[in-house]
Amino acid sequence: MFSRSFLTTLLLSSLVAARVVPASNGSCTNPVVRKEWRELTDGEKAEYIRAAVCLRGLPSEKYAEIEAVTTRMDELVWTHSTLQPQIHFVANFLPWHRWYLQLHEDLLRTECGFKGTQPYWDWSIDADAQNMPNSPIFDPVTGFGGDGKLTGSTVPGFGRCVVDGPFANTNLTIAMGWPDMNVRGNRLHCFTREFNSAEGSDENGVTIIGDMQVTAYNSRVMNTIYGFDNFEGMVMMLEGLPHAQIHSVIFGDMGPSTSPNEPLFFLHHANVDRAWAKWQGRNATRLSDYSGFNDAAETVSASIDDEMPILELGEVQPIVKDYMDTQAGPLCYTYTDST
Ligand SMILES: *[C@@H]1O[C@H](CO)[C@@H](O)[C@H](O)[C@H]1NC(C)=O
Ligand SMILES: *[C@@H]1O[C@H](CO)[C@@H](O)[C@H](O)[C@H]1NC(C)=O
Ligand SMILES: *[C@@H]1O[C@H](CO)[C@@H](O)[C@H](O)[C@H]1NC(C)=O
Ligand SMILES: [Cu+2]
Repeated sequence: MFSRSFLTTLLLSSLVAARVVPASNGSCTNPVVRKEWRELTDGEKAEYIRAAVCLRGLPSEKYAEIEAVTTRMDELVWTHSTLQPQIHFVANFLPWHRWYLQLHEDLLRTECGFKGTQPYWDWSIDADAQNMPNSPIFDPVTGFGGDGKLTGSTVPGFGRCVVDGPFANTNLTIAMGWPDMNVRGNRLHCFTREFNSAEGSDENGVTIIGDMQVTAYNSRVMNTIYGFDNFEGMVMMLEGLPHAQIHSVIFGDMGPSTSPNEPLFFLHHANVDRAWAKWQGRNATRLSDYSGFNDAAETVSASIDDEMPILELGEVQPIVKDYMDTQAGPLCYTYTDST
């Protein structure tokens, strides 16, 4: 899409404006603790939401040539969406998203004065309770608002919107592609969700919410994932089952490759990252267990020394091996273990 020299020029010019600093300089003696959403005080929840709203409103500094990128958040969304086939269902899925989460958390701190730590959403708690649509994560006051509602609007992209919570009725520009999910563009639409159990619609055309497929992400599934003895088997199930189903049952902006538009993306991926960290157990064997392929066609074998693609989003090209341990290199955090 872009020539290498073009990208290099952009990377060099963005070095001057470098503002994102790594959370750690390599000596992680006092890791910050990422907590489950329910473990936060209401004050801590409000502080995270404040910062997440803030990041959506800041003007972009990168991707000047891309018309659809107008905010700091758009830069994250654009990068994830453009790289989609290079970072999903390939070996780097977990380390890439670990890097991305850290970058987002650093942005919340440096750009929006965030004082807390990235929370995670342990959806297996809601799955075990068989009460996913009523998860406290969707609370209109202390959470992220709930399902989208039909608005009666006939304007494309405005027919179904999230109408409660801190992100209600906000407009997004990088499209999730209504009416075509697979075509990305610079399309104005309201922030939306469309809870579903992948069972289609009833006779009135209303989406069937059902149980939201809780058997795909309950603690039973997670225990099966923790039972794998190798990275490839573990990640295949983690990405393919609970990770993918959470995107799919919330749907709307959470569905397509522009899913970082959905603020829950970061809490969802923090939980996916927690599952990997938990599986690793800071066990020396598992901290270096990395294998698979860099392409969907499985022609290029992955190596722990691989650089990960980031387009213009960062100043330093991250290397997989620096993202294996959450308490070493550029990282310095740990997770509470809610389940
Ligand atoms: C890393 O950071 C710690 C804590 O701020 C500091 O004490 C230490 O000197 C730093 N080390 C290097 C190599 O910069
Ligand atoms: C979102 O866009 C719609 C359609 O252009 C507009 O009517 C509405 O005022 C916008 N809302 C916000 C919060 O900017
Ligand atoms: C790490 O875990 C593996 C798999 O359970 C085990 O075989 C190995 O002995 C462990 N290594 C260390 C250093 O604890
Ligand atoms: Cu992703």
